[in-house]
Amino acid sequence: MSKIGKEKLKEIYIIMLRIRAFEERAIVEYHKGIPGFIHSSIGEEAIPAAVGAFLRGDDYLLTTHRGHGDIIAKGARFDKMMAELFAKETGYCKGRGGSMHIVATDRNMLGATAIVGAGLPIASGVALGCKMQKLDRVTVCFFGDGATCTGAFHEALCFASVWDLPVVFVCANNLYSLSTPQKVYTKLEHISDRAKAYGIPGVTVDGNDVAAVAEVASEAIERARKGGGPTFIEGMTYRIYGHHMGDPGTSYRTKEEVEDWKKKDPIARLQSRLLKAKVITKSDIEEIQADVNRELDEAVKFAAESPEPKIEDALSGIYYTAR
Ligand SMILES: Cc1ncc(C[n+]2csc(CCOP(=O)(O)OP(=O)(O)O)c2C)c(N)n1
Ligand SMILES: [Mg+2]
Repeated sequence: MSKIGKEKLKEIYIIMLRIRAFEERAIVEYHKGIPGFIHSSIGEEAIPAAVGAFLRGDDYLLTTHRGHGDIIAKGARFDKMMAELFAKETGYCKGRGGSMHIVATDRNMLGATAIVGAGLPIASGVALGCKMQKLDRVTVCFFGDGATCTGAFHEALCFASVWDLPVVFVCANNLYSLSTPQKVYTKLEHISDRAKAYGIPGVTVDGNDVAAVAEVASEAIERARKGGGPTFIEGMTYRIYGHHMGDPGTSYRTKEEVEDWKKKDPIARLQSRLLKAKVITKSDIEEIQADVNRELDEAVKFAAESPEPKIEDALSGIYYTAR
């Protein structure tokens, strides 16, 4: 059915369902009053799922304020993620980070940052560290289209290129940097052309087509692992909700545009493909969804019942003293 193979596509499908279910639940909890913001990636799940499915546990990952999906695709635990969203002591960052700043070191997920573009030079640095230590680990950095306008983006690509670093830069191009559409901040049609300026292979794919993303991602990851250097992948996608849950997203885009993109939903697309090819049945889907929902119920219960950080510990973990 594609170069990727049925079993891999099914694996990716399950990751997408996990991401969607987590975010839908996080939105429900947000409306009930958990602290902080939620930047939903609903509609963009094919990119992290198709990349994450080809990563090893010891590969590294960096992401952004819209990073729940990327973190889940790297195998992070729902309970510790949810507890972090609830600002609880049992969260990945002991409740100090919240939705936008999750660090899941148990999965070599080195951090989400809300400073646009800031993950990129860290990714090149991590990849340099792996190369110097002769580790065959790949670093993946997820970021948005707007991040490609930052100086940090250009520095990161420059170093990754000249040192042939084992890093894959993955841009989820959802057509907007907050409320600014792509055509306002760049004259390029394909943001992947920016990579060419650094001699890095740049490719633009339909980011809502799992198989298309998986093909380029698997090749890029393998190339990086074998010492072939970095790749830039631009996946064209769309965030169905506003920039964050407090943004209705209606002042800078039309209802028709949103409705058009809903029709290109990556989960529905892959699901009908898998059903048609008899890789999965309707009852398999119900079973997977029931399992995911059970895990989420437990994660929410864990988060709700976990203790809040103590006031006297407020500064712990903030400063590091080198010995
Ligand atoms: C350095 C920096 N500049 C501006 C902001 C404010 N800001 C937060 S998210 C965002 C848009 C980012 O757009 P993009 O990189 O396309 O990611 P998306 O939100 O679309 O996933 C901006 C401008 C910021 N957080 N950091
Ligand atoms: Mg964007």
